[in-house]
Amino acid sequence: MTVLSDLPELLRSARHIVVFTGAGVSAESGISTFRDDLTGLWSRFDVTDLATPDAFRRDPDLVWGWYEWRRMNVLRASPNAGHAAIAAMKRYVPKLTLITQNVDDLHERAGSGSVIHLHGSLFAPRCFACARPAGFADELPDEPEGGRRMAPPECSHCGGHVRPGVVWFGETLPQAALKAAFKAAESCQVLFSIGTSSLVNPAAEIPRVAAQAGAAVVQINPNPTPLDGLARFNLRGPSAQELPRLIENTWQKH
Ligand code: BJW
Ligand code: ZN
Repeated sequence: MTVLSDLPELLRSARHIVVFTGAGVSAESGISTFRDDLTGLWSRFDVTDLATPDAFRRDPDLVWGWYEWRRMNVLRASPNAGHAAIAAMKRYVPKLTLITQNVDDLHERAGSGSVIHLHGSLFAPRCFACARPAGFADELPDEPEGGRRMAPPECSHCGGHVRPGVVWFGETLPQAALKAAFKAAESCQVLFSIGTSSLVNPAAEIPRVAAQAGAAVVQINPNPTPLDGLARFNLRGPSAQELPRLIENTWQKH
């Protein structure tokens, strides 16, 4: 039987650790998750109006304004102790690969240098028509609720609408990022799945691939997920509390 006290020793002996994160890791920075009942974005907004290519075609101002509001919230937020603990962990293990579904930049701002972004970034807009990288307008929304329409900037090359650089439903993930993520999952000894509901594919396959290849999956989440049965360790709490405690117990008391 695997008991929680085995975890520090397992982590200390690992040569390659993968850390796979979702919206929950940024929750304690004040960034909304998607599917949490009361606080998640999808409890207040309709995903089909906002996070699909068709939604942007139908109403680009609604979609652009909503993403600019989210970008503003991220700009005003700071990384939390969970982001910091992940950056610190990199110093203790021979190899650490950080894979995130998040479109914020809080891992980077906490000091994690190289981050695989599976679902793109709020900070990499591109043209909806010709896909060239594009810039932002100077103006940011100022009201708290995220309801204001904003016309997207025009592409300086073709005049098309600039779109957020995120991966919407029905779109393929960036192929190089996805390939690197699966390769890391296949070769690690431990995979952390932190703050993700494990419902969105293909990202949700990553911990499963790691487990199939023999890695121990460690889940950190205050709530149950479909990964519970597969995870060898389930740490049921917020990541900004669980991660610093784990790092301390594993590496800093020795
Ligand atoms: C804490 C905590 C704390 C709280 N500490 N933890 C039907 C229609 C359309 C598509 C599909 C369909 N059926 C299947 C699909 C495929 C679809 C999919 O998987 N859908 C399922 C949801 C059903 N996938 C796709 O479409 C993907 N593309 C694809 O498959 O391409 C191939 C293809 C091509 C053509 C046609 C069809 C297929 C793309 C998926 C892109 C996902 N995009 C989003 C939005 C990004 C942009 C944006 O930010 O707006 O990515 S959706 C959203 O979900 C976002 C996230 O990255 C992703 C995952 O969410 P995450 O991170 O897990 O957050 P939550 O909120 O779900 O969970 C938070 C967790 O944290 C919870 O468990 C909490 O308990 C926990 N938590 N506080 C630790 N303090
Ligand atoms: Zn263009």
